[in-house]
Amino acid sequence: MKVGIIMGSKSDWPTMQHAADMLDKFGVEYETKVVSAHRTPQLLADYASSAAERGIKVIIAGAGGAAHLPGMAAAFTSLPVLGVPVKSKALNGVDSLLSICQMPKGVAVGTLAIGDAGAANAGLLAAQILGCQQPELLAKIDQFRSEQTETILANPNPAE
Ligand code: RP5
Repeated sequence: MKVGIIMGSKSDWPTMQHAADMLDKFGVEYETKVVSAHRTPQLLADYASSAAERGIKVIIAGAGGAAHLPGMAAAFTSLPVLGVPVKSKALNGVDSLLSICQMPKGVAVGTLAIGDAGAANAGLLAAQILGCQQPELLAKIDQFRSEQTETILANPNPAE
């Protein structure tokens, strides 16, 4: 497994599935697991501290509300951790965003956008990180971006 996708609750899956879909697109292996910072703290410690020795290269962590999962995962591993703020019911994910991005100096979490776009981009960014060591993966990402550009250029009229 190259990427570990973890999330605070099963209810985060409809969002986090977009990260998995993006990795599927590029043929990147991943595992998915519910790991909660506050409901299963020991599992989080075990998961993050053993991730590198299990072959994980990047962790994507999604959580909503008081979203300490990405920061706590980063505290237990020096692998790159990408945080996805899940859209919360009460504050639309602004709470999740601020919880994840405001890491104090010394422990880094890369924070993506709130919700589906952030999850998809976390998958994309994880693939790009892995692509630094795998030219064929980087070529697939270049191809994806070219297709995206071509689709827009081929359909410039917004009313059509
Ligand atoms: C967080 O609390 C989870 O990441 C989720 O976004 C949020 C709500 O969880 P549930 O009450 O739906 O399980 O820990």
